[in-house]
Amino acid sequence: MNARQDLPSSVTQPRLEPRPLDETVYARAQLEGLNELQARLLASRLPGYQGALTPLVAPSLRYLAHPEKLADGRRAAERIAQAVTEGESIGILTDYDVDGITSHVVIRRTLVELFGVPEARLHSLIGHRIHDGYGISLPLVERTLSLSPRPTLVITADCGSSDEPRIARLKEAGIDVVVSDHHALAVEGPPGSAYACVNPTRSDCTYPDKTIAGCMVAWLVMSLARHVLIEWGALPEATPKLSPWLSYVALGTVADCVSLGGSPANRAVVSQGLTLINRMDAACWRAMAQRLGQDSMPFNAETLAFQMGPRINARSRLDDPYAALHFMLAESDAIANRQLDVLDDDNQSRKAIEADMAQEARALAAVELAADATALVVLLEDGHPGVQGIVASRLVQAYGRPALVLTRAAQPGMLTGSGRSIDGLHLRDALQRTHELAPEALPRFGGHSGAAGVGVPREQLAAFKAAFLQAVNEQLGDTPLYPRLWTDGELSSQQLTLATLDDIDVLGPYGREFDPPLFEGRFIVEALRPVGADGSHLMMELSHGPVTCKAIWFRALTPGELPSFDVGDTLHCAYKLNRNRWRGRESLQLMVEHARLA
Ligand SMILES: [Mn+2]
Repeated sequence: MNARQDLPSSVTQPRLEPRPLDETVYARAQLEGLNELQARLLASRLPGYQGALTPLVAPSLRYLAHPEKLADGRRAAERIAQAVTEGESIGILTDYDVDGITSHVVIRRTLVELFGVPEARLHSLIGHRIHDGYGISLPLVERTLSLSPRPTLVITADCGSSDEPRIARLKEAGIDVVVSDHHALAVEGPPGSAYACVNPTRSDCTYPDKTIAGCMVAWLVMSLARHVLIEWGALPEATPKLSPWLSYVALGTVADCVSLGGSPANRAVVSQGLTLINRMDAACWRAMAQRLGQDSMPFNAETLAFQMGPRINARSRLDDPYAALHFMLAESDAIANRQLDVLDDDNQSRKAIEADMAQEARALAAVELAADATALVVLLEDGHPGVQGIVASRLVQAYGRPALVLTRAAQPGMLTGSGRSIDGLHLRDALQRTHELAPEALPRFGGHSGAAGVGVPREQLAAFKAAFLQAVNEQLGDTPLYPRLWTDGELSSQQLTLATLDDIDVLGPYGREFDPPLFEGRFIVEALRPVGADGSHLMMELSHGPVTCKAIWFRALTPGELPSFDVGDTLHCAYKLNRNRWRGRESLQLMVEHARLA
């Protein structure tokens, strides 16, 4: 109900709209024994899905395709195996985000614990977000060349696909580079100087699942390397598999926002990974569970997305990313707790910076919205480059339009930015088109359909904006743009039970492109009380026919604001079902996401 600036409510108030349903999937799901609600949830999350439903509904590792299907997979694995048997020094080069860090852990633990490579022969190379930038950056190349002993092999994960010039420099210096990545390739194709480039998005790659995360590509390549070493007789047949590391892959997959929809691979690794995480074998999971409290158990995909992910990312956003790596690799609870303190502190600072930047961004966006711009491009002069992406997501959420948030880059005269998109707009394609329209205004960009990064010369900002808006308009046509909440329709009063929540949970994990169910309905307010330190949350009792439920609405009010409704009023709510645990008893709670007077 928060009034934002002076924009009309049609621009700022989300519309509740039921998700469109795929009738074929709906019918098939019921034929396969799912109940009406479950069939509805599937049919609205898998539009046009033609594959078998079982691998999605009952995710299992047996549906994973063999890593040999990855183009260059065999070549990459054999080069890694050779480096292991010949005692080479190896560099592990990854990005600083959760996907990069979890990839790093997978590669490192496999080399050390399964392949017996001494730590002294490994170099961890993680770029600094602000000083070094993404991928195989020039500073990272220089650091690699100055190492002693200098590695003869560099394995990348989650990056490298568009770093040909830097890969060529390493190659000239006698260093082979095995790229493992999942980011879209440059139009010229895989980097020619790489010894191997494993990337499921390669046009010649037959791996069936193109949407796996960087950590999963790394896991598959390292699994194949194990296989090769056994084939060569360099490792015993009984060498353990990499399955325990799927815990890290689950975290990287969820945090990287890859699709959990029609991807049997992603659903299988997240589901299996969560089972492993909930055994709490590694100190990092135990420390996190302790910090979040008893109610956080067992961890689900949302715990990874909203608790683990942001803490690991926060460190790299603001400072150097090695604390996150040390946290993930911590061998004792004491070390894990100490590293988690560091991550938590950074996460608190990140939240504060983010709140300031989001406020400024909304004010700037209001100007563009008043002019009905189809995409929001805002420059935050004093903004922190590490938080651009989060702020861009907030704008997308608030206004239902693609958004790019720019700040000053380290390089004088340059701006750097992150963008987030809406359902109907492929952001990287739009940037590719922008580049064609105004090459000088966009010398550097990369990303996926939903998220991307840009480098823009400051003096070209106006030209960039014009070209980007044209590119977005070309793609969107006259699609109406407004903030929207997709809902799964209504539940009857009889369905407001924990049993319904069980039916929903069976279909998990939920995440990107497989959203947690959100329902809508009319409720009468029976009781109402602001809670929280600044009184911005609302604790309510809501009735629906004969049923009364407890409900909580987080951030319902801006601090100091009074609710615009009272006991006895009818609200139209968008809500999730939640399991509330108190003194060992479970009860149903509604988590209200949005409400207005009916
Ligand atoms: Mn990634």
